Amino acid sequence: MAALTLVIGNRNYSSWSLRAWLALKHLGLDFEEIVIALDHPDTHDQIESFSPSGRVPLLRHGELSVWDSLAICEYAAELTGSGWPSSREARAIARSVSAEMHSGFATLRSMWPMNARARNRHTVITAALEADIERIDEIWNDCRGRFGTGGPWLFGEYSVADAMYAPVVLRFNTYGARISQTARWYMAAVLEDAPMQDWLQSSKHEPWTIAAEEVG
Ligand SMILES: N[C@@H](CCC(=O)N[C@@H](CS)C(=O)NCC(=O)O)C(=O)O
Repeated sequence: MAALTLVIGNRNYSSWSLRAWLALKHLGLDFEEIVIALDHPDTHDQIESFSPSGRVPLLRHGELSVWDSLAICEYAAELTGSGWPSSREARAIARSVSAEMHSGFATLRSMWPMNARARNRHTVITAALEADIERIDEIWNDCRGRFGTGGPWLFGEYSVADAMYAPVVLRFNTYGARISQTARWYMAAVLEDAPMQDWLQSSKHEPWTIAAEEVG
């Protein structure tokens, strides 16, 4: 197989990069990585030298470029034949909740930017933010309750849906979301996960700080 290279942003702040990176790790793909520091004068030029969308993550596979986190997860799932639940019903729900994450929760994403190494941050909790938190709690409870018996993940075994929600777990951990017991157990599984621990350790050693993302 041609070599895979994943182009990502800062580990501490780039939530979309984390999703693609976790999916590749969990699906057992070997890949090189290129890290581009976000929020620098040459960030845009650097990203554009790889990515037609001007955004990371981007996956290079030989001559092929795949951009956008969810497209990369789908591509990794095609390469490996894994990454989505095997039952059609569970797979449909996994795709639904992944798409809901990918296209939604704008308030959560803007009010609580991912800041992997930060703890004990506190912000105003608006009604819109509370609604996003409650909906995510509902999704995690629903997936765990209906499909989670085979393991600690949303659909039992690890799936793309877990990669899509991983940055939300980091946000809840940083800003202290009030969530249900089931959601807290799910968060613990995500935080203890070995690839996530690897990402968190590396994010601590990054030299960059983005002031606009340091909230709370
Ligand atoms: N929908 C895209 C969003 C990607 C995105 O917004 N990435 C951010 C970093 S997390 C980015 O590249 N920003 C460009 C910049 O900071 O210059 C995806 O799912 O991959």
